[in-house]
Amino acid sequence: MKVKAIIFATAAYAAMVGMAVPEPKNVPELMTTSKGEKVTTLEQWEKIRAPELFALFEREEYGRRPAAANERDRVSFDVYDVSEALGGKAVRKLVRVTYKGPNGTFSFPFTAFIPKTKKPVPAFVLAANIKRGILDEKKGLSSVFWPVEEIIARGYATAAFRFDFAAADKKGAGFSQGVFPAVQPESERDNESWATLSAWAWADSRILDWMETEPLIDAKHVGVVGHSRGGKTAIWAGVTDKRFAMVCSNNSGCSGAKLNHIELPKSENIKQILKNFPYWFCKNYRKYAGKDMSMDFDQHELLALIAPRLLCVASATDDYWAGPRGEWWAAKLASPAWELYGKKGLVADAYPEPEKPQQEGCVSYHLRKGPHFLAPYDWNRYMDFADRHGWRD
Ligand code: GTR
Repeated sequence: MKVKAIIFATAAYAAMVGMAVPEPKNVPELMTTSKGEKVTTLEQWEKIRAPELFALFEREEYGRRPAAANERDRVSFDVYDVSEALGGKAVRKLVRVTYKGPNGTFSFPFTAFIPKTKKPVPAFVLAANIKRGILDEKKGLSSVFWPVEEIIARGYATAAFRFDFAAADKKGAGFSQGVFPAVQPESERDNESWATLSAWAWADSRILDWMETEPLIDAKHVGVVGHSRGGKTAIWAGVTDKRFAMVCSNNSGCSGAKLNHIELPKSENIKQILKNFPYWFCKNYRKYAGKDMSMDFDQHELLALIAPRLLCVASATDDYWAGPRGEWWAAKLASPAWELYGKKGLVADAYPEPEKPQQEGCVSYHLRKGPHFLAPYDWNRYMDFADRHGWRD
């Protein structure tokens, strides 16, 4: 082959590879405040940058939850059924949460499984967003999506609720259903008001409230897990409630763990998510439709608010819609927040091969082979990570 032809072939190959490996572009700087100051100390992070980022995500994306929604003394529990489960390996508790809000009362049920144990165990809370076959309110059915048997066998407790019991997952359902009207009348809502993802995250926190009352659960070691829209929920639950010691974002994609400032044409963008699911977000978010690559904040800055706690971001190879590479990048670009605490974030220089988890630091990333789903493989990586950080010691 002539030299020219070789150069041409190499360039063509590089271009091809370049196209196949998109890189983030013009990513908003995590460690620069809105006033343009560089953040180099933990004090600056905790006093200035983290609070301003939290306020920004509340105002512009997920909405602000009225303070009354978070008041612990408005919440009570009724454990209305206790029985042996899994051939005597666990106790199953059916619990009803009642919230007495300033504008009404709301309640929802959840199911918990606790291994038969003498010492308190760590736990995982799941917002169960797959309706059929996952969770029967009375029977507390296990499934591959929520592999209770494996979770119990590894020494963890777990609780799940049907997320749509907390607020409907339906365009046009409005905000006079679910937990919303107990907190405030719909007429008081504005462009910054909390929306459905925040209501589901609220329910995650109420289960954690209960776990704090349950002597067999070690409430200092509770992870919040969610898949897809549930993953977006888990992230917001972890950001709004610092009692969650671990956040597991499973295939959460657009407006979850996926970075927006990266061109992934097969992956969902903000315009698309807002067209189908406007009610997940506050109204202000609508101004970002079509601005994925030019907006002045991005999801890595949300993930950074989980520091110094544990964060797991998981993708699946065939899940183009969620944008696995964008999820990896957000985890990577969030990592400087952990470094301010003297910890390591995601320890990895490159996007991994499938099923080669990157779990060395306080941010874990794994890429499962297969489609968009929450599989036992994912659960086991979350439990590996918790084990690694001494949750069962
Ligand atoms: C899709 C949505 C995604 C993701 C997914 C899911 O239709 O576009 O953002 O949340 O649903 O929850 O399964």
